[in-house]
Order: sequence, then structure tokens, then C-alpha cells
Amino acid sequence: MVTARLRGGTAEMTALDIVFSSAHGAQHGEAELTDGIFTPCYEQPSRADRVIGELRRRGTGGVTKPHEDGIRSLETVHEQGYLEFLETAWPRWKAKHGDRDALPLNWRAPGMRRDIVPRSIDGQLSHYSFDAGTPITAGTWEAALAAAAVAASAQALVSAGSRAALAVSRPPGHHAGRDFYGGYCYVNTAAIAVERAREAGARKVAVLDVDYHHGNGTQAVFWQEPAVFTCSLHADPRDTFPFFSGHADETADGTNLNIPLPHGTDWQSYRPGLERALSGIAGFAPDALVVSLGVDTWEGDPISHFRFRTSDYPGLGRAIASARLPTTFVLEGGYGLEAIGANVAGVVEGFESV
Ligand code: Q9C
Ligand code: ZN
Repeated sequence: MVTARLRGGTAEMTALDIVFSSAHGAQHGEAELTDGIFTPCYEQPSRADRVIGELRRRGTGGVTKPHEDGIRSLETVHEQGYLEFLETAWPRWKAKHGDRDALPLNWRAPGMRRDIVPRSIDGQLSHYSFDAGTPITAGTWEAALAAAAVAASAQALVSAGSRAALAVSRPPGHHAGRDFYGGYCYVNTAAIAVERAREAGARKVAVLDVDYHHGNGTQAVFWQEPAVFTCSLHADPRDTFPFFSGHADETADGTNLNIPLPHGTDWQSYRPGLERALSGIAGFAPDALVVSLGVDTWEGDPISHFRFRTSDYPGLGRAIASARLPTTFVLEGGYGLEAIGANVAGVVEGFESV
């Protein structure tokens, strides 16, 4: 079947493989610190529920539950000490401060110690995090485990011969590094997919990150790994979170490509950057592609400043399909609830149409 498709056959169109776990709902933070006040978390369960609801309504693909092990998948990317912190943070916080979400209160200044991990839960939150928008809750560990399993399972289906799969995973992952969390991300789902592809025999893997924000976590995870090419298009970090990563001069000896774009970027002005990204990927000649699929590029997104229309997303999917690679889509950001389902479905349906 795969061979027939590579020859350009259309007779064997198979529906997309979609992987979803309702366990994502365990992560339901109450509030994040934004613009000087505590606001309800933008990163909320209805996001993934909207996406899977719209995909089911349209019949975009077959939906399965994850079949890979979450812990084992996490250990391919994250440091053991970090995982132990993430697993135990909530009960330790709750015992000390009571039943409200855990948020850090301070971070190190340049020159302060980073070689000694604090003993207290408060110090450890500060040590392992980089923002105050990413609460650790009663269900964070359960949801993170499920997200890891969903991403690994989607990749396993592609590595077994499916042309493409979509991990409807939550919370998102691309801001999380081997030993840090932030930007609504605790574990790096795209990186987990990459490592799953490599376990299955892929020698080189590329990551294309189309979320509105720079994928700083994914870039950091693979910074010293020449077999993984990371590439991100995003709002210029001089203007936008994560502020301290995502500039064009971060090249990792040619295995990282950042394409910062101005506020107001629409699909037409995005396209040349996307072409550069796809040429970079083609030049690397990977065996597989992982797409960090954020749709916070949408014009109505409440925290972002790009201007994609819902009708633009199928074109993004078709452009990604032009890479002609086995492709695993992993859900990242997108906070406009009324359009998140249509925008994600648009990308994968555009991809499938090629
Ligand atoms: N005024 C992802 O899209 N800062 N993360 C929000 C809003 C954090 C976004 C500030 C944005 C993180 C996966
Ligand atoms: Zn984002």
C-alpha cells in the first residue's frame, strides 16, 4: 500500500490514523498569570475535546486509543530526576500548601547556582519551570503520561507503514525540554514521537513546528543531535513568548532552522518562510517528519497575533504533504475554541488530499 502511494496512486487512499485518550482531561488548571492578573487557563480540556469532536463529526479518520507505554516513552526524552519531580510535585505541594494549583514564584538570576536542586517543593517548581502560566495540578502527571502515550502511539502507527497519523494530545509539548516545563507544556510529545521513529529504524527525522510560538523545548532537546533536524516558524521572540529562544541565528551547525515572523503575518506572507523550511527539510533528507501542529496562528486566537483564516489551513496541510514523508502530526497550541477543531481538521484533510 505504501509503495502504491509513493508511485502516486490514488486508489489506495486510507483515512488518517487519529490517536486520542480522554485522560487528557485530568489536566484542568484553574488559572495562569497573564497580563498582571490571574486568568482562567487558556490551555483547557475543551481544546482537545473540540478537536476530536470535529474530526469524528467529519469522519476525517479512524480514532484509536494509545497502545504504547507512557512512562517508557517519557524516559526516551526526559531526565529521570525531572520525571520524579513531575510525578511527585502535586502530592508534595498539596501536603504543604493545600488543594490549589502549584505555581512557581521566582526564578534564578544569571550567575546563581543551577547545580544544586532545591529540597523544597517551592524551590523545585522554580528550578524546573520557566513561567507562571503552567500550573501543576492534581491531574498533570496522569495527563502528561497519556499525552506521551498518544504521541508515541501515533508515531508507532506511522513507523509501521501508515502514511500519516495525528496525535490529539494534551497538554501540548513543544516548550518542554529534557528537564524543564513552561508555556503550558510539561512533556515534549513531538520529541517523544521523534525518538519512537528512531527506535523503529528511522536514521534521520525532521521536526516542523508551525505553532505560533517558538518550539524552544524541541530545539533544546535535539540541539546536540545531528540526526534530528528541527525547524520552527513563529512570532519573532523579540515580540513574543518565549522571548529568549527562537532567533534566526540559532542554527546548531545547520541542524536547526528558525524562521521568526512579525505580528500580523497571514497565510500569504507565511508561505515563503514555509517554503524555506520545507527546502531545509528536503536538504536534510529525513526518513520521517514530525509536525508540531499548533493552530494559534488563527486570526481569532486570544493570545496570538497572526492572521490565518480557517480556509487557509488545508493549504498548510497540502504544503506539508509536498515533503512526501511519513508524517506524524502532534497537537500543540490553539486557544480559539470556536475554530480549533476546524483548523486542525483543515490541515490534516489538506494533507490527505495530496
Ligand atoms: N498573554 C503553546 O502554544 N504565554 N504555548 C501566554 C498570554 C505563554 C503558549 C501569555 C504562551 C504559551 C503550546
Ligand atoms: Zn503556541
